[in-house]
Amino acid sequence: MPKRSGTPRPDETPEAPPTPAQAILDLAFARAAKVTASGKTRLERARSLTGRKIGRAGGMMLRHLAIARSPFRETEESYNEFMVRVLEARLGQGRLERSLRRVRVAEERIVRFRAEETRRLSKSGELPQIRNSMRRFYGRASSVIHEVDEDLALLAAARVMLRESPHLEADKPTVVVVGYPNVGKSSVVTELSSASPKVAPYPFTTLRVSLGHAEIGPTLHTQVMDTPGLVMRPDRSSETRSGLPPGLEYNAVEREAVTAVEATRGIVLFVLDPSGTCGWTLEEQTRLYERLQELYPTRKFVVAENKVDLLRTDSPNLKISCTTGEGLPELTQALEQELGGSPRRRERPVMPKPRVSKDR
Ligand SMILES: Nc1nc2c(ncn2[C@@H]2O[C@H](COP(=O)(O)OP(=O)(O)OP(=O)(O)O)[C@@H](O)[C@H]2O)c(=O)[nH]1
Ligand SMILES: [Mg+2]
Repeated sequence: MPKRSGTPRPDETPEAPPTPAQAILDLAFARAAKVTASGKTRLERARSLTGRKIGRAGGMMLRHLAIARSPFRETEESYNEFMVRVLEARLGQGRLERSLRRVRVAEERIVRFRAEETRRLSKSGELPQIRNSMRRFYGRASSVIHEVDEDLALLAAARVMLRESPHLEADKPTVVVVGYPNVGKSSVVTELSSASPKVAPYPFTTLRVSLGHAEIGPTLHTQVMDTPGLVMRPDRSSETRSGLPPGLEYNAVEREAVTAVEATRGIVLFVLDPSGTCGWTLEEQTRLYERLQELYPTRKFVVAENKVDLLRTDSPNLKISCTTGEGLPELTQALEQELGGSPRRRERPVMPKPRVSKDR
């Protein structure tokens, strides 16, 4: 007979995976079903069996609820301030905290139910009472766990994000590469650091922050963070969601970049593309730069005009090309100076006048 593959036949409906709550309950009940009874009389055996089932099922539920919360304990190294901010930006303000709180309360309730039924059980003198204890515990614990199903799903998603996100070390110098989409941020990160983020000729190639390491600065260990493109939109600050700086509007991808700027405290390397091949004008890009400077007045900014092989302006900004390599040593030097020295005097950004390069 041919072997049956795991793929369902066309006439079969594939089974939906259990929800996080159901998965915990299935496991807890399956483990509880394996316990054995002891005792001389029928009553003693029934009491011991029920007591052990309640103990085993409750223990499994508590263990798995605690596992769901475990990556977010404050002592976890990977769960530092940066990740808290990134997760908040992705999941929604306060959502993670809320889910952690709700799961903790669920654990407390299960502990209480288990103690109550164990106490009742020791006083039960009849089989129906003993059976009721088990039914009651299973029923109450199941509804408590089902109530936190969405929280468990959110914690599971957050756990994956935590695992896949860059491990930023708070005490190491950081350069955050920011700018409009498609200006060459990921190309700059590739040139400066060990990272090789995806580079492509269309906007929003980068959707999540990522981290590379570079030998720049006094400690020769600098973290270089790539971010998704950020677009300056009309100021409708009253409509921005709470917790975000006013004056910019973000979608989920752009919010990731803003979080990177806010949560890293590093130098901001602002990449401009005067050639316009990114799809946005230099005026638009400069407005974003000015806005970021207003929002984060204490931060150090380094500005680099990329794609100088396509267009060279006569501004005094650093000029680089990731294609030819021009200006990259000077950029590294400028970053090195900022990483080792005191903040530069805050200057008004220079608005370069686009001019087609003569040496093209
Ligand atoms: N001619 C030229 N093209 C460049 C230069 N730097 C990057 N590019 C090209 O510009 C396009 C965008 O580069 P990316 O590095 O992906 O840009 P990005 O800013 O990270 O884009 P998003 O992740 O979408 O925000 C790619 O086709 C690159 O090859 C450069 O110095 N000169
Ligand atoms: Mg990119």
